[in-house]
Amino acid sequence: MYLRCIECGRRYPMNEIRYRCECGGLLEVVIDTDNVENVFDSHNITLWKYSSFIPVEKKVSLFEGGTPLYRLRHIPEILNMNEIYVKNEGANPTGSFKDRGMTVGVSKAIELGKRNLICASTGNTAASLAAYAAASGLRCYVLIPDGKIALGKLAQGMVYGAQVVPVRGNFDEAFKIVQQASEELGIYMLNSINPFRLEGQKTIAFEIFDSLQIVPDNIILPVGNAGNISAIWKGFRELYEAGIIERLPRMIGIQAQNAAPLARAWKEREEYRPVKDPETVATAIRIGSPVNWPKAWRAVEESGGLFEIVSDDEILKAQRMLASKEGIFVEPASSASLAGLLKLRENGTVDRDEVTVLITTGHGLKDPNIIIGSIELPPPIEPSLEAFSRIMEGEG
Ligand code: AN7
Repeated sequence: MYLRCIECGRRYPMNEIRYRCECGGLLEVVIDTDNVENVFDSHNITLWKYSSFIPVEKKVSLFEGGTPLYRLRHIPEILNMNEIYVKNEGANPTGSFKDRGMTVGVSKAIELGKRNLICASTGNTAASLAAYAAASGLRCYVLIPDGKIALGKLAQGMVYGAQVVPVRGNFDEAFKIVQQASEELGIYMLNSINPFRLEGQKTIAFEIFDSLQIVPDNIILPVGNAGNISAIWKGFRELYEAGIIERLPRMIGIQAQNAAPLARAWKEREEYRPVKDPETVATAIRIGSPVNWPKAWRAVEESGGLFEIVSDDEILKAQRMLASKEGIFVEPASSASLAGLLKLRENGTVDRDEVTVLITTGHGLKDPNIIIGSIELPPPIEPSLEAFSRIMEGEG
């Protein structure tokens, strides 16, 4: 392989730093096509790879799943740990893990002949349902808490053509309307109380095992309506029951300080009680009455796991850390998992040698305002090299 001028054909070695040919022509890389590998076998990797575990036939897919599992490079040293992985669900088609649930849930709706779909949402479920409804040519209504959803998610719902209905109230109040509408108006509901949603989301467990070829010690993830933690646990249990794996991970659910009904009950050994006015910067998990709490509680109990609480401040610090140390930009709800691990390392709950997987549930660009609102953009410079040199000198 070498660099070649598109005008005069002159060649340069690959490691010469050069942007143009001596004659001024543009350069291109010439690949040795006699030695490439024919990998063009029409195989796309999606979660439908595991269709024998999925109780629905694929009717609509936007190529969800197959998300990257990163081994972290710099944060393990800060935490004095060996192996930390991030399963980055922001890499799904609409930017969150919800797509796994929707490809299955909306396929079920199509199978049932439903034409009208509905959900309440803190944003990501709405964006995802809107996309899958559009792809299937179905109508969908998404009820969102007015003023409390991240900008990117709102934009997605609108552009995919959903009937976006802002509700003067929080997620829990919007969800009540949705439950009534699905019972009384015959609209098919795609919140995670719909068990078929979780059948898609459980494939996160399959992919983690598929990538690592071992079962990690800990799975750490944010908990809102508590569907995902229940789904991932179900996935690992099924692998165990099928004799594919021989041990199970601990499920660790993280909630935000003022939206922590499950974590509070767990830590204080009290009975579960909903929170009336949940509040957190992580609007995705601003939920006071998680509908799947009994499933989530069992997942944590059976797996020997736990629930933990983190503050908004810890969430935002972890978001910065993951982006600036690892190059992974996630939304605040997602960085709750790293914030949780930081806390559990500090109090000795997680040991140095435990293999830990953090689930980052949504892309950072979902909620750009969180970042833009907290930084000051540097003033512009004059368009000259001189002005730029002063910037480099200033950084010394
Ligand atoms: C980024 O979109 O509930 O515990 O309505 O968007 O399964 O609810 C979103 C939840 C974590 C919590 N991370 O998952 C909705 C919604 C992100 C999320 C969660 C959500 P669950």
